[in-house]
Amino acid sequence: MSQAVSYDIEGTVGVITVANPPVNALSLAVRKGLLDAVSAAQDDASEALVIVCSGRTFIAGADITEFGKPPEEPFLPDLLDTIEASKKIIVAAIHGTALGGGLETALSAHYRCALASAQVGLPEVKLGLLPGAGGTQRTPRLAGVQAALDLITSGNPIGAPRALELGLIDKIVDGDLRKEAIAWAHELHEQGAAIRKSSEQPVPAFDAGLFEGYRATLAKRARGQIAPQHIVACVEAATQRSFEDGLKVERELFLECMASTQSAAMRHLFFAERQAAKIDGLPKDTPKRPVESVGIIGGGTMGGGIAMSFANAGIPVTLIEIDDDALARGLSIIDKNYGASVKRGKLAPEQASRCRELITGSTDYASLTGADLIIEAVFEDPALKKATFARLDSACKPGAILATNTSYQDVNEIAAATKRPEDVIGLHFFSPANIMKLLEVVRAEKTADDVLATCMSLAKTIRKVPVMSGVCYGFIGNRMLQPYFREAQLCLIEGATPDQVDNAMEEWGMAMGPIRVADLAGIDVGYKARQALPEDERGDPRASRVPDVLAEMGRLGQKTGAGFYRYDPDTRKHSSDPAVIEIIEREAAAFGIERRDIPDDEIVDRLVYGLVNEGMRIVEEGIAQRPGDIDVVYVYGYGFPVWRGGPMHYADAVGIRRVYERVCEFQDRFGAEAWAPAPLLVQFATEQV
Ligand code: 3H9
Repeated sequence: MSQAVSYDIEGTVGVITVANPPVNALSLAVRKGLLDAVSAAQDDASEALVIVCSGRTFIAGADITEFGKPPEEPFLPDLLDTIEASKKIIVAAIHGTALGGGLETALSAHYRCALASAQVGLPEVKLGLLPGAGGTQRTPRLAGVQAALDLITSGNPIGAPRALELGLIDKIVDGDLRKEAIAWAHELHEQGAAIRKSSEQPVPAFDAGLFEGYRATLAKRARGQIAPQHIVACVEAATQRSFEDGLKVERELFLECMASTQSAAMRHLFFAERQAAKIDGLPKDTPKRPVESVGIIGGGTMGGGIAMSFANAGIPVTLIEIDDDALARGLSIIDKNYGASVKRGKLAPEQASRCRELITGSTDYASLTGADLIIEAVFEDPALKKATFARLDSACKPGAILATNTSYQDVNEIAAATKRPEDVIGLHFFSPANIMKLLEVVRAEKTADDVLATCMSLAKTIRKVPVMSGVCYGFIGNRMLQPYFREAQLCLIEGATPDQVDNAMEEWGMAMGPIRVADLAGIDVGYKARQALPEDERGDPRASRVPDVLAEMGRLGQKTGAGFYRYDPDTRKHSSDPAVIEIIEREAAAFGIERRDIPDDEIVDRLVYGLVNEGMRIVEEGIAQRPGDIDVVYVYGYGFPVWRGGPMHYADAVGIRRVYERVCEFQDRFGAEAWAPAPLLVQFATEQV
């Protein structure tokens, strides 16, 4: 046996215990330990066996840190064959999360019990993979084809009660899982229960048209991704071939996914997300301030969304607005949003009303005296923000955390409007704040360590993915948007159409093209931000001319029915507008630009390498702790394709040298200043020669 797996006989039942913290991943030691234990148990005095895990969870999957390294025997599919072939009954006892290879291990046992709180799932698709140890073959046999397709293509876990309904587990137990599982194994043996192999179960009847439906839906929902389509092929194979032949299909497609750049990108993000939650130099045991109630200043779309995020996590919120009308408007938007969540089946009605009850409104700052955290979400007006913080300083209790949701302003200056800058921090939510996962946590010069530690951990409580940013104009995400949007606009004026720019980026994988994003956000947002800057800080006039003209015409984007595109008032569907092409051509002529055909790959490279080059500066300046943090920001906040791993990972995958050379080419063609390669890009490229 190995240290990671122990084996004892308790009474008449052999108990195999996996102990590989933190999540009992199926490392080589665990696989070896399980194989040894199951093999040894075949000939000992035990009458039946139990597989159970110590610590916080059942096996949470294959060990992702081993991926990409030469595989070592025993391989998981072979181990699971051995488990299933055991001549003694094996019971899997599940608590915590049985995920991926963990659930596959449980499915190769003959019977499964779980605590009601347990969850099971096959999340491989989120790593660009498919279940590679029989999951695509055993799941449809137990749960049916449709449930299997849902479980495996979504990657989302389900609770034990649902797993019981589907037949993925056989029994929910209360109390001491280990004891209950041992008793059940003994009982099964006494009853002469069969050695029930999932692989021998017939696939229940299903609708033959199902597969084409999933293929079509996934082609849209998971555009560009290989794994979801391969999953459909594997489950289809389970319905058409023998178990052994189905396994062969699964193996071949699993290995293809494993070798893909997509899976490498998604595995990178898995670890980058966890790394981003860690602050270098901040001890793990930094004390945290309790946050049991939250105040939010501003009940607009952003403030309301933030309020919902906290209420959804069970934290009471007081929403402050300037007068009763504004407050009523804010609260009614929240009501509408909860109503929509119920309608879409995302929240049960009781759950929605429980959350809604946690949000109260007020027009008086005195209601904030008890709040542990106050988040300001007023208009992006520097004077207003500072005045708000001065008011908060007098209204809030000592030790309360004062946060600003500004998207680009100087948090040091905002903090200086108070007498307690150590309590001030930036919490930059993304709209819609109740849905978007990203939270930029902006550490100002004087932010106290415990304030930072509290906010990083609070982000997890409200189910956000936190990334720390230093203070600079736009922080990590919005700062990088500047070259991205600049290049999008330059491509327009130099010869592309809005459709061409957007389609090129969407086909490359962005959730939404940059011109459509501008229309969605409102063309006035950038316009006002530019107007607030001195003329020499407004950037390349060729890039801002067309949006300025549109803003001045009142074409502000989706909200006015027209911007770069026209929008159908009922469906919000966009269509291209010849009037905009005329404006672009006219403004190009005014700048003396001769419009030309721009290839799609030039559009993509200019926009994406614009992000990369700025990202390099952000890392070098210490605004982001590491390149992976930038990837997390872009994937969770800006619709960057997860399967490309974020801009910095993508640059690595392309080859830093190639990126550098293309940036130099753009510098020659389009402008020395805008395209000056970041020093860190130069350094990495030189090191790669
Ligand atoms: C698979 O199974 C393929 C098979 O089908 C076929 C094979 C042939 N491996 O998330 P947390 C680490 S693919 C290695 O913060 P939580 C994680 O990096 C796999 N390490 O905790 C972190 O380390 P650190 C399918 C892993 O409580 C620490 O554990 N399974 C793994 O918020 C704590 O993690 C999955 O995709 C792993 N599999 O959430 C499940 N998992 O402390 C992936 C975690 O150094 N895991 N670590 O930063 C999860 O979804 C969550 O970790 C879990 C716990 C829900 C389990």
